[in-house]
Amino acid sequence: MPIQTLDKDVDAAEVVSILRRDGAVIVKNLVDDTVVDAVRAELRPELDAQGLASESNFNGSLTNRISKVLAVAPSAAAIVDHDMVVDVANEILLPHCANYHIGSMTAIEILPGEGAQALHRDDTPFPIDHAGMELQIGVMWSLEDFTEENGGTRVVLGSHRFLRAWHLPHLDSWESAVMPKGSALFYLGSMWHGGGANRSNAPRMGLINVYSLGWLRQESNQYLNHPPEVAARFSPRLRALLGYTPHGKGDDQCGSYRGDCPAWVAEPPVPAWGGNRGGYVGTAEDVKAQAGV
Ligand SMILES: O=C(O)CCC(=O)C(=O)O
Repeated sequence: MPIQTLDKDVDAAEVVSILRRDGAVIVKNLVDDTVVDAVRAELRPELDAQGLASESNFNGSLTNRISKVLAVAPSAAAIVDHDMVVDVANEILLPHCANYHIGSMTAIEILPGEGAQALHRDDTPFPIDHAGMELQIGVMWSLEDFTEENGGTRVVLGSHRFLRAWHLPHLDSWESAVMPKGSALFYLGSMWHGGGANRSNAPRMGLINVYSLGWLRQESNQYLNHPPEVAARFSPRLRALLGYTPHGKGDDQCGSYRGDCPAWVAEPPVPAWGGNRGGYVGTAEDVKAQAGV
């Protein structure tokens, strides 16, 4: 069975329902080429300079990766903070936390000749299996057409139903995410997946963002990848997604600073979830001027 693929004007509720049923779903052409081309151009110098620094058995030796995505590619804000992503993440994660944040954000360029990445779950850093509670959702964006030949992400549909202590998936039962440039593959953190082998003669570039329950430690340190002066360039909602907001209130709060939100990100206040159209809002100076600091 191929991964179910929906058009971009679909309701978030339908995306959520298929995600819960299959563990993964594609929404086609969710951002247009202008955004994708800007992100690709901004990522290019850092991919070339640092992309192979995280080479490993798991990451591969012919795969460029970078984690400080927004620091080098501010246009990626439109993707990381996309309304459809927030609408879907609200449904999957908010039943289990007061707010959620980005656990990792990685631009991944699989070069020709790279082999397939090991299939894995994204939630393995956290030693909890709690029926009905997803710890994370992932969204892989195709920054060019994904095909089976160029290494489109492999997913094992239905594998989110496996208890990690008991089941391994059939390692030959995966499907490739075949999707045009600007599409999004949504998948649950408990679902087995991995990069494909690139048997084509061109690179395959994607941006994979994982959103996790707000009381979990972020897998990749967003405060170092996106320090305050970088985070200040983005919308309040995106700053909150980067982790610049506490989880919970009062005595139940985690991540507080001077008793509450870090002042420089709290003004203008972090809005109610779902209310903000997000995106790149200007330089640090613009943000400070708006906030009157
Ligand atoms: O590159 C891909 O398609 C998937 C990568 C992935 O799942 C990972 O690195 O954790």
